[in-house]
Amino acid sequence: MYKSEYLNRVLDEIKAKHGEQKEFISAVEEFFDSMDYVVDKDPRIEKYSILERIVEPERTVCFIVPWVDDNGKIRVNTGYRVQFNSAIGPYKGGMRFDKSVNLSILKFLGFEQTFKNSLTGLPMGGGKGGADFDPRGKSDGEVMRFCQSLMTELFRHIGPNTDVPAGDLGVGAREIGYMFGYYKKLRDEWSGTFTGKNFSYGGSLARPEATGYGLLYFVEEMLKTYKNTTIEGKKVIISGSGKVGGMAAEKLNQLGGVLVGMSDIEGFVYDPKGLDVPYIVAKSKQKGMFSKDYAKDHNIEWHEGPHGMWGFAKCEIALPCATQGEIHEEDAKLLKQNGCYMLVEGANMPCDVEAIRYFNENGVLFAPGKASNAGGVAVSGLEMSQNSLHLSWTFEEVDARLKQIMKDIFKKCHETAVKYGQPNNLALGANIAGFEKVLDAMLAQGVC
Ligand code: 2IT
Repeated sequence: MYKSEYLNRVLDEIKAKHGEQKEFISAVEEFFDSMDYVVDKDPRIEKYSILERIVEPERTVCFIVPWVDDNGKIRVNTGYRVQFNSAIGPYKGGMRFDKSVNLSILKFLGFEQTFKNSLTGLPMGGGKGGADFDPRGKSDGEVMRFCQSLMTELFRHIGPNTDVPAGDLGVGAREIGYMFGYYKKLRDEWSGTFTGKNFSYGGSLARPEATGYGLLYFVEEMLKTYKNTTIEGKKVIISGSGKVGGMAAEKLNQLGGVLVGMSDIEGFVYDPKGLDVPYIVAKSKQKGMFSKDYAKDHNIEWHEGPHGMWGFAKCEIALPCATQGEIHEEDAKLLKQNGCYMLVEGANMPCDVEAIRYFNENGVLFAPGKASNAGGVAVSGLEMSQNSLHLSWTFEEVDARLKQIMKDIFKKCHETAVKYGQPNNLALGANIAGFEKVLDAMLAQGVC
């Protein structure tokens, strides 16, 4: 129950319409917690039905993706693009290929993306897409045929000024390459319609590193502001050995932090003296699991199942970088018991609402992914700029811009949290600061 009647009414309406979309509903509920601080102060929000309009995607496309596997068998998947909000720029957000993909998950991600992209300060609206296709164990040929089939429908809905997809779980440079190639062929046009491209055809340097590096820049800002210290010597655990976790580990190591625990989808390793980061980064780049081999090669214990790490590892800072729904209230309590005083999300919504409430009520500093993992999409925005300028910036130039963007995002979230009398509540700061720009743009453009 919210204080505001308006919020209760809008939530009831969404539940009546889309009650089965659990992930989406929970993202809206979390966002409305913050809106409860603003709707009464700004009557325009209700008068112009802003929240009713912001929770409904502007367009959703859903389509069949038939393809032929290496054995000649015809396979069928479902593809989606959820074009959530274009008030501040073309729809922008990743494509996710994973067995779990459904409309609820993509709507939750697209909704979050709208505010994340707003926080970057770059002109990007929010969108997300993907398919219930699992690229793991598929040959290059199968992945290519799948991507091409998907693109025969998706190409009509995207474009450099309409909707610019990128990668997410299960979609890396290989998949982007196949999708981009087919888009170019179908449209007979080279344009920056995808980001996360290889450098050889318009990709940005530092895009592969951006989410993980940006996460650490954000952590540095939090430590400086709240604790007057730096990451040097701090004990950190990371979940997920994909693009985000791997690059977060690399930047952590460069900045002198100590990685004491890390998980992949099979299990985790823990060493209070510090793990061998170059070993882990090399394995993460090969897209393989690392934890079992790591334990064998370094003669330490391997723990089966990634989830046990939250209750086991002693750490000061936790960086969940795997996927949504990894951390629940019980995990939050164990983390706190084990000495963790800061949790910064590298993935999108790895913590559920109860865990976030627990952190906020028990003095664990918490940063939501829509602020702390925005470095990825921020550099995607820089890739779009480079493409339209027909220029390529150096790694150092992109990295410097990324660092500044992460500092600015932290500042916006922190200042907003302070303004609303809750200086430690970065979730509140991120939701309100992200929302304000979208609100302004929607009001200026009328009912459309
Ligand atoms: O969740 C995310 O921000 C991403 N997957 C990156 C999106 C993008 O457009 O680079």
